[in-house]
Amino acid sequence: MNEYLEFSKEVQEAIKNELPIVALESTIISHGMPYPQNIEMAERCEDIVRENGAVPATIAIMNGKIKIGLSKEDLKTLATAKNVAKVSRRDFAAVIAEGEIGATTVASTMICAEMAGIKFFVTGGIGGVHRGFEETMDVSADLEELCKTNVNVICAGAKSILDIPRTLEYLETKGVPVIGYKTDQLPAFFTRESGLKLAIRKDSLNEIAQLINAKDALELSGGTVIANPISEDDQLDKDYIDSIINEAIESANEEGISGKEMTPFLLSKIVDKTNGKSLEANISLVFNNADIGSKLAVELSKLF
Ligand code: PSU
Ligand code: MN
Repeated sequence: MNEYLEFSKEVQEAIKNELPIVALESTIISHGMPYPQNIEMAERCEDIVRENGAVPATIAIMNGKIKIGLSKEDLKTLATAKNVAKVSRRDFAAVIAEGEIGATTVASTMICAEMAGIKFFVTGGIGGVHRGFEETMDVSADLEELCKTNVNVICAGAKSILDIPRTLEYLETKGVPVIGYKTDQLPAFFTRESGLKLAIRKDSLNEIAQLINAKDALELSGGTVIANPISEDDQLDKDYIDSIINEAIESANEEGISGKEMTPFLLSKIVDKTNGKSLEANISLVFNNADIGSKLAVELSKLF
C-alpha cells in the first residue's frame, strides 16, 4: 500500500513530530470552484490550518502516486489544468494505473487519509442522495465511504441540490454519527438550517474530541460528520438560493447531465446564476470548516 503514498516534506515532519494533521480534498479545487478563486481558497485553507497549530495535507493523485501534501505547483495544476479527472472510489485504481492527474472527492480523500493515518478531513459539503434518486439511483459514493472509512469529516452539511432528508436517513441507517457543532440541525451548506434535527449536538470541540476518542476506543468502524454551519453573516437567503438550485436542476435535466458530471454542473450553474454570491458563501464556509477542523485536530491531540 505504502509504495503509492508520497508525502510532502511538511507532512513527513508532522508525522515524525506527531503533530495533528488535517486532510483537504482537491475535487473542490478542480471541479468545485472556478479559477482563480479555487487556488486562493486552497492556499488560504492550508494557512488557516497552520495558524491553528496543525499541518495541512491537501490530497490528489499525480503520476501514479497518491500525494499527501501538495506543492504550490501541484495546486496550480489542479486549479487550472483541463485534464484533471474527478476521482471517487470507483475511479481510483484506474487513474493510478494510467498515471493521470486526479482530484479526490470526499470519498477518495477519506480513503487516502485513512491510508496515511490522518484522522481529520476538512471540506465544504459532502455528497449525498440526489433529488429524484428513485429514478436515477444517484447516491454519492461519499455516503458509503462514511459508512466504512474511519475519518472525521468537517463540513457545512449537504447542499440542497441534494435530497437532504434522505441523505440524513442514509447516514442513520449506516450508523454514521452526525454531530451538530453548536447546532441542533443539519446545516444546508448555504444556509444554517435545514429543518432536520440531529441526534447529537456538541457545543465544545473538547466534547467532540471525547466522542471521537470513544468511537476509536470501541473500534466502531466508519467515519463521522462534524456539521459546522456557515456563519450568520455569510449565509444566503433560503428562498433565494432554493429557487436558483431548482433552476440549476432543471437545466441539468434539460441537458441530460448525469453521473459524476452532475455535482460539478450544478455547482457551476449556481455560481453563474447568483453572479458569484454562492461562491463567496462557499469560500467562507470552507474557511470556517478549516478553522474548526484544525482546532478539533489540535483538541484531540491534547487528549493523549
Ligand atoms: N459539494 C460541494 N462542493 C464540492 C463537492 C460537493 O458543495 O466540490 C464535491 C466533493 O468533492 C464531493 C463530490 O465529494 O463533489 C461529490 O460528487 P458526487 O455527487 O458525484 O459523488
Ligand atoms: Mn453521483
